[in-house]
Amino acid sequence: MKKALITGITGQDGSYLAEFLLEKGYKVSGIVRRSSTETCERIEGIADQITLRQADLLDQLSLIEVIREEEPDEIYNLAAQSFVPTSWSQPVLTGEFTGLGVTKVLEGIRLVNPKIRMYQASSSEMFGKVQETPQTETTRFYPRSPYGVAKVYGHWITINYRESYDIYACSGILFNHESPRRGREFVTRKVTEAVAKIKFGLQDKVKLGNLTAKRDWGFAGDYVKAMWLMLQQDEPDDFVIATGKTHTVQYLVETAFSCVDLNWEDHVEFDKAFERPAEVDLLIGDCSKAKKKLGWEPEVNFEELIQMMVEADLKRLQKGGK
Ligand code: NAP
Ligand code: F7E
Repeated sequence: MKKALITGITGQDGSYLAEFLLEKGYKVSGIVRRSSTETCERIEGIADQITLRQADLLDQLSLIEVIREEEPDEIYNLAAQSFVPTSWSQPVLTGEFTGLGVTKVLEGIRLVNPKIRMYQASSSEMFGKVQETPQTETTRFYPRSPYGVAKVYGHWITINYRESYDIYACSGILFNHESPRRGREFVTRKVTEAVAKIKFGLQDKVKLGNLTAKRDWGFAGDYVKAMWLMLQQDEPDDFVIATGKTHTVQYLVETAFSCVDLNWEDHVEFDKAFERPAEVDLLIGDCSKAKKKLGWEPEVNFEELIQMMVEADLKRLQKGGK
């Protein structure tokens, strides 16, 4: 039985990945940081099938200890401060665990067992002010936020450990991926939750920032399969994971409101507070390398994704959920 250790198991991707690996027959353990309240809502359904270990990406020894005791074959490093606006208000913290945290995981592998395979959650935010369209594995990085800068560091330190110590470490350059489990502050979920509340008469308006930004949005459930595939190859490598289609935030809003037959213009207000000091205007990924070498392709398209999210938020509200 293969063993996997996931950092960030309580997050959106961590929960889908844990379910996916359990289905593949893995023994799954996950790192959670100490908190005064429960943060395990997304993994409630699999709580009795996984092992949770307390550690923190900011604490080297806690990571080494968990790696030593769990003896994983594969580590998926998904933990990060992942919300871009927070990276301007907490740039040092973001650098410390979205960036330096990666080195701590790699050091843990180097010291405990360099045969452990490692997946690093790199991001399309590294392309920022894009230097080429569509973006591929060879497109030059130009990050536009402290988060993007920290991810570039994490990306290169992963490659550096691969080249320095022969560790099987891969970076997945994942474009935006969403799901009903997406954090509520990210724009897709903010909109789908607002649509459900407006439909039920619980709110009337939703305030948004820049509607012209374009993103390549896919489904998180599809993207975690690519993470696993990257660790099953003969040689470690880095891959862009994307749908190859891009849409504006406005199109996202139109699509979500049309799911419940409402006109978005009656309910959306512009609020400067949601604009960013520096914006990423356009992201669109070319995942041909992943298609060719991993046999990976996205299965859920954008409209299906938004419909799935709106329906899940409607259902949650109907049941009186949070
Ligand atoms: P998410 O929902 O924000 O989850 C982040 C996870 O990291 C949570 O489990 C969080 O734990 C954990 N974490 C944060 N700080 C930690 C620390 N100091 N020590 C240990 N754990 C810590 O993010 P996601 O959307 O699943 O994304 C997963 C990864 O992929 C992240 O690295 C993200 O930057 C990257 N990524 C995401 C996307 C996307 O579109 N979703 C695209 C490209 C890359 P708590 O529950 O305790 O907060
Ligand atoms: O913003 C615009 C905003 O916060 C998308 C993270 O998972 O993907 C994510 O980062 C766009 C931006 O995601 C609002 O200006 C307008 O252009 O959903 P988001 P993100 O910044 O693209 C990458 C790949 C990651 O790696 C990150 O971890 O939507 N926008 N109005 C808004 N965004 C938010 N959040 N809220 C608004 O009201």
